[in-house]
Amino acid sequence: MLSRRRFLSLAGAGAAVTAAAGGLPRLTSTSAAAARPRGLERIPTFCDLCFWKCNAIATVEDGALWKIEGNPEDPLSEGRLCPRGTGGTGAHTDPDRIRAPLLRTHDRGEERWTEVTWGEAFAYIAEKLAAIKATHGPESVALFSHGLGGTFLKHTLKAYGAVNVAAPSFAQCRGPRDVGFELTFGEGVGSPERTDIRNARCLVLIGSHLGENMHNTQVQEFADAVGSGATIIVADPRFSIAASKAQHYLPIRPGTDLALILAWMNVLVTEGLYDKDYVAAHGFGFEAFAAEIATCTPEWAFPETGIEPEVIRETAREMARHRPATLVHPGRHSTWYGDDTQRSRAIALLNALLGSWGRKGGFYQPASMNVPGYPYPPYPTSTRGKVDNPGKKYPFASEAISTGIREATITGQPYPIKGWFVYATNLIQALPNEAETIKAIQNLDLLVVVDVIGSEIAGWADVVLPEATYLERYDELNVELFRAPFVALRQPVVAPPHDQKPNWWIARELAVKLGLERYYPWTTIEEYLDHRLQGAGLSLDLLRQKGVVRGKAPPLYYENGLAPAFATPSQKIEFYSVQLKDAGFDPVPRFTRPAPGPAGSFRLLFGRAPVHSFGRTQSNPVLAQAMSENELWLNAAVAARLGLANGRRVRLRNQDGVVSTFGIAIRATEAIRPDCVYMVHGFGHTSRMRPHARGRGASDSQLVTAYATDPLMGGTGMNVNFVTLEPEPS
Ligand SMILES: Nc1nc2c(c(=O)[nH]1)N[C@H]1C(S)=C(S)[C@@H](COP(=O)(O)OP(=O)(O)OC[C@H]3O[C@@H](n4cnc5c(=O)[nH]c(N)nc54)[C@H](O)[C@@H]3O)O[C@H]1N2
Ligand SMILES: Nc1nc2c(c(=O)[nH]1)N[C@H]1C(S)=C(S)[C@@H](COP(=O)(O)OP(=O)(O)OC[C@H]3O[C@@H](n4cnc5c(=O)[nH]c(N)nc54)[C@H](O)[C@@H]3O)O[C@H]1N2
Ligand code: SF4
Ligand SMILES: [Mo]
Repeated sequence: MLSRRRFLSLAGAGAAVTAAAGGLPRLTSTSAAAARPRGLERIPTFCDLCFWKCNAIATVEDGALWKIEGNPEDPLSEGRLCPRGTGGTGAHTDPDRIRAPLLRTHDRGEERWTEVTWGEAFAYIAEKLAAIKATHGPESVALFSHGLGGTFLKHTLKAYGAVNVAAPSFAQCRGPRDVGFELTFGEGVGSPERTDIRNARCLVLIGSHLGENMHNTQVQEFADAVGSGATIIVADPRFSIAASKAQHYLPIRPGTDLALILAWMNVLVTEGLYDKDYVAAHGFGFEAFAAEIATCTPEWAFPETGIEPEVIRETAREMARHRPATLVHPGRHSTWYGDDTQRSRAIALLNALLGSWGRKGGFYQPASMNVPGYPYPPYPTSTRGKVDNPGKKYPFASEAISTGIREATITGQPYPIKGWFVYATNLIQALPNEAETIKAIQNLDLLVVVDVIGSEIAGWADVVLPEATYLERYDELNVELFRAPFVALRQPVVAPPHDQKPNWWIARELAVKLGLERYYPWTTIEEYLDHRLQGAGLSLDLLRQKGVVRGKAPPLYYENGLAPAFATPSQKIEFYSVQLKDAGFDPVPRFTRPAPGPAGSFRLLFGRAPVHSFGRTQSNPVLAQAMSENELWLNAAVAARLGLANGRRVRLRNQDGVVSTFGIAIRATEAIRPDCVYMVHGFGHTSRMRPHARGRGASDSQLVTAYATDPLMGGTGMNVNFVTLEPEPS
């Protein structure tokens, strides 16, 4: 059986990181050393290198951070961190950290600053906020915030009267998937996803590149499934790490997955292989659905997808053989082509045919612990509504649309947006079409960015507020929906090296400056945390010792006594969706062929590397050592035809004439189709505030100027850009 450790090392640089972290010189933090008693300490906390939030234990020797490991009590990591979590020590010592509050001295985007005190920064912000409120109303200040750390800033701004709050995790990430599943089962799959990968006997991955996408629990469970002989089926235009574990690898033409899924469902229905009892008990509109997909045969799908009819039949039969323990993974980053909610709905329906929702080896029912919130006064109310989705243009959007707020900031409709607070999201890289983001910024009276390092968005700010990293602060509690309910504490392990402050302090001080102190009945974060924990029969002292406390898990599956319930209009699984039909959309998903690119161009695809998180880790000294720049995957035969050898540097020019600022090295490989190229997202930083990451590889974000908006929920499909390659002089 493949051990988990070996699996992680299969991800390439993972092994190097583990070794590097163990053998690194001790990381020192002078103020931390002074503050803490001498000797060896093991302090539990939880990771923030990504949103999985694994529970960890940091070892500190004589006040200096030494290493970070998994907390064995943690249901998410089972005591093993991913390479990024292990390399989290480098977040503390990142040389590109912002050291003090910065106030802009020249034009926006010039990245020229004067260091100010926190008091001066708050005074500047408070004055601007008062002016915006007086002229435009408090709704004209928006907050972009990604992750748990934004909790308190959200509270302060809502107390001020802000209503427009969004994260890129909806319209640039998992939104279409969540909406597709909500339309079908009445519920989304959540984060961490409720996927029972560990018990799956057949796992189907449609682009979900587990092993490069390092969401810890999923990768470990994937290794378990592989080790126990589950059938793995992977559809991806690129031979991913996951594909290398598969019995069936389908090198699908990009953008045609919906055709493949419809054909799989056609085989299950026409051959009578689907779970008839399950569909009869829980399904709504099956007959109409079956009629709709009757023409979607494998022969019909073949010219669209490039996947042979016999391969489609064989893989569909394999899925049926293992049902209900066949899990068709819902994906996560699902904003691909603009038809994404319908593709996600098709994935949901395929799972429904296999009877996997609510069943072992499919989708379990997660639970969370009951930890009551803090009793705050009510927020002011507004009658103006939100700006991101005027007139419910995107009728099925279930969260705020970040790009909708950007749009309103450009047009001033339905009302002007004049202030942006940006917490832990690099909007220049995260939102498609950088030029539109910059255009919106030009309309602002105030842009405040809270970040730990000099991100591209910080470069456009009026005020930059430097946050203490996750290793240097308390944070909101993590009370997650998961297979094992738990509550977890983040607590400081070392002190911040300069004048950085934690989010709760920033948010509270700002509230005080705005005259909103009544919204902060607590004065210290310890008081806040203990109050919440006492409400759950726990205490801060206990959590400080243990880091994580687990609750009792209720039944996970129907077969264990979980009662099936579907919060859809029909109270059933909606094979046919009347609400979609009533809103003018296809009640059963239909395939449309993706538009081709200009002749001679390649579709630009992008994804993750096991040792980096988005654009936030490129200057982390531990992780940069494992991977210092990205490469451009190019089909080997095409590379030979173009005379581009491995390692040759090229600039990328997209369909709109945008050329990447920096070059990227060619990786000529059989492991990708000839019609596309692939690169890891997050490299090619342009900000001068990121000297240790600037110019390392190229940025996919720069080239994502086109995007296809999902008409159901406003997601921005970003796999619709095409590039040609311009060799740099060698
Ligand atoms: N072109 C392109 N666009 C994409 C994607 C892609 O692959 N390609 N992926 C999409 C997806 S799936 C997602 S989820 C989004 C992610 O988009 P973002 O959430 O914007 O992700 P990051 O680029 O990591 O930006 C996070 C920012 O938070 C900062 N940060 C890190 N830790 C802290 C902290 O403790 N406190 C504070 N205050 N700041 C911190 C980092 O320095 C960084 O500037 O992007 C989406 N956009
Ligand atoms: N190491 C690491 N892990 C991460 C993150 C990170 O930054 N670093 N970010 C996390 C986040 S927020 C997210 S959302 C996830 C994102 O990770 P996932 O949800 O797994 O995937 P995507 O980024 O959408 O997809 C990238 C994969 O899809 C393939 N692909 C591209 N186009 C198509 C297509 O048309 N059809 C098919 N079938 N495949 C296609 C690409 O070749 C690539 O293998 O990763 C998470 N995990
Ligand atoms: S998956 Fe990795 S980076 Fe994400 S929280 Fe867990 S250990 Fe940290
Ligand atoms: Mo994401």
